Amino acid sequence: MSQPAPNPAPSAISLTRYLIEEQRGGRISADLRLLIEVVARACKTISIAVGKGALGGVLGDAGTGNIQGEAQKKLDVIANDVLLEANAWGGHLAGLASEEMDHSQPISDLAPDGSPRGNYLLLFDPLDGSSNIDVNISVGTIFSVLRCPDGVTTPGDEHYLQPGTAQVAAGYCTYGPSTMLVLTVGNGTHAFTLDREVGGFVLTTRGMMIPEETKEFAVNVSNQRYWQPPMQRYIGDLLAGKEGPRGKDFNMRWVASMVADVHRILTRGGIFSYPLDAKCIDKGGKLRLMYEANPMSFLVEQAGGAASTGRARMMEVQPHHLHQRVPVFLGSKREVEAAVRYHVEHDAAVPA
Ligand code: AHM
Ligand code: MG
Repeated sequence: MSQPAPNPAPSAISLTRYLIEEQRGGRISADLRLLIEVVARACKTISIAVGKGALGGVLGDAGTGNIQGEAQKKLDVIANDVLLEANAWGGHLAGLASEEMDHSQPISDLAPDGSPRGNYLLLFDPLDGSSNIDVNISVGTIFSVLRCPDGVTTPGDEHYLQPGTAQVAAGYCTYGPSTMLVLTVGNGTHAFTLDREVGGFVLTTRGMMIPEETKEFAVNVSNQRYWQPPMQRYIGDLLAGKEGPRGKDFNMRWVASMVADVHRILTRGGIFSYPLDAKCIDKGGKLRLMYEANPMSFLVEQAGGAASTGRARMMEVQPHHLHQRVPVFLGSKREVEAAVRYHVEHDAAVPA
């Protein structure tokens, strides 16, 4: 029988050590280091709740809805509360915003009286893909960090409306067979695995790199009849395989948990897309710019990939609403460029 894998060597690089090295290198501030440590600690707590599953009585609906009109799972609410509580008193935030809350919250409304206030804004999707919880499929927490504009002491929703290029950090934690934190502070994308016995995150992949080319795509094909012409043509050409214009066979994977799909793409390449379709056209798309698309785009670009709405670089989109939705194409650079080409060609052929 094979031996169990040994615990990480004492020289293994912990998340704390990685962050201290980034701070010493002048790439992050002490407050940003603290912020990321606090988010990571909250993710460990969420990981424990997710891992208990039915034994913890945490599965099923909460019986409430969020601002998006979506039914909340008990774990959506638990994960949101864990992140709020963890970040309230550290003194590193000016405010936070969540996919599950109607409006952003200035830290002065959350922290105990007299607590210091920091200069960062934290945005998160506490438990993305939560429709997968009850069937024991990977879910995750996604987060994005912005600077609070100068001179603003009590930030409102409008102060969060900064393009993705303004992010100072972004990441996700995936609660799968292992719990992993994937992080960027603008100096590459790195993966940390939770050592459950020790209770800490350990650096397991430094500098994730997405292959430029791929033969794998991720999309919910059941929406095909609602797609717009450029998307119809693009996926049609992928499905045509070797005999089609792309000249190669493609494979398809769709977990329906963005964190799990993006983690696969960061690990072995691929393209993830949630395009505009007739069902979500009024909302502008399905996925949220501030809580999902921007942080994932930052991680993907830092790993050598690309991220687009199909018509513009994702991180250059100027947000006009905290809960704004967008079409998403991200992953292997050449394949994202190909998807964009289908949109450009379509737009050029259609009279304005
Ligand atoms: P959520 O934030 O309400 O969980 O929705 C986002 C999720 C993504 O994780 C995933 O890519 C997508 O919705 C799945 O959509 P679909 O159910 O259409 O397959
Ligand atoms: Mg989500």
